[in-house]
Amino acid sequence: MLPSSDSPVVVLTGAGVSAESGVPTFRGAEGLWRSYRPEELATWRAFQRDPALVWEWYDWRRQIIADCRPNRAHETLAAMEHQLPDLVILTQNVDGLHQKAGSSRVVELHGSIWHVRCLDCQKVEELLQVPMSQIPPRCGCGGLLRPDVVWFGENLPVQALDAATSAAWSCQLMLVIGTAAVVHPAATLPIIAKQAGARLVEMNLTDTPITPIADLALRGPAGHVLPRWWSEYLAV
Ligand code: BJW
Ligand code: ZN
Repeated sequence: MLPSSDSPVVVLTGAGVSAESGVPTFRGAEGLWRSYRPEELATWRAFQRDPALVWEWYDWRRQIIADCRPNRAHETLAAMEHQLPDLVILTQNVDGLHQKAGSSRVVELHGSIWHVRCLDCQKVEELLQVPMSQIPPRCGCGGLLRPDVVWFGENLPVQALDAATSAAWSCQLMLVIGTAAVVHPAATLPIIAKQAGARLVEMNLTDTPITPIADLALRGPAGHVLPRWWSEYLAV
């Protein structure tokens, strides 16, 4: 569901929020990009060159994610909705774990690994089967299916980006959790929020390009830092 554009508290999440669930992050020592070159797998050009190779990678990641459960960070964000009914989550993650935890207003900026899009009829469908029975998978119309995710050089879904940009402009507080904040336009959202007068709270293991403009930078795993921050927030 897409949110109204005046949510006072907005949360931007990245791969780090799912790390404690066992979903591999992209960058960093254990990140996916250490073992795979993004330009060989996460681009339209790579898919055109070798759709089966790209699908093998996504099928492998889908199998990992299918076994992952939401962690305390996802659960805390879902619970926060009871006190903050307008809370909106802008996620760069494609794993669906926020929704699995019970969050209802989630904007998926980079699509979903559980959705596929037909290159011929353009239909978007859910495909939950793991491992997939056919690689590369085909649509009922015979067309080649692609993962409905956003690769480098591709535009973000217009509605999602519009909703995220409006939320960033109008929020009073933005939590930035578990993102390296290097991939744009998602990484621009905290900058917009700050320029519009919002307070920024960053939760991450390390500093990021957002740290210098954050009002508060909390260091540690999101599954620990976020519940602690939330109980202190409720206490004041
Ligand atoms: C923890 C933790 C724990 C770990 N607790 N924390 C402006 C400037 C420069 C470049 C550009 C720009 N505007 C656009 C671009 C180009 C490009 C881009 O940004 N490039 C930069 C990398 C240089 N952007 C695009 O191409 C975007 N499209 C676009 O802009 O379209 C317009 C356009 C068209 C044509 C030409 C130019 C522009 C699309 C970006 C799509 C990104 N896609 C991916 C793959 C999605 C599908 C898939 O999953 O396979 O999205 S790439 C990958 O990075 C994925 C992620 O969502 C995204 C962000 O990663 P994230 O979430 O930050 O994860 P990590 O792993 O990097 O970081 C994890 C963080 O967590 C770390 O900080 C850890 O410390 C922390 N952490 N454990 C708390 N337990
Ligand atoms: Zn089709």
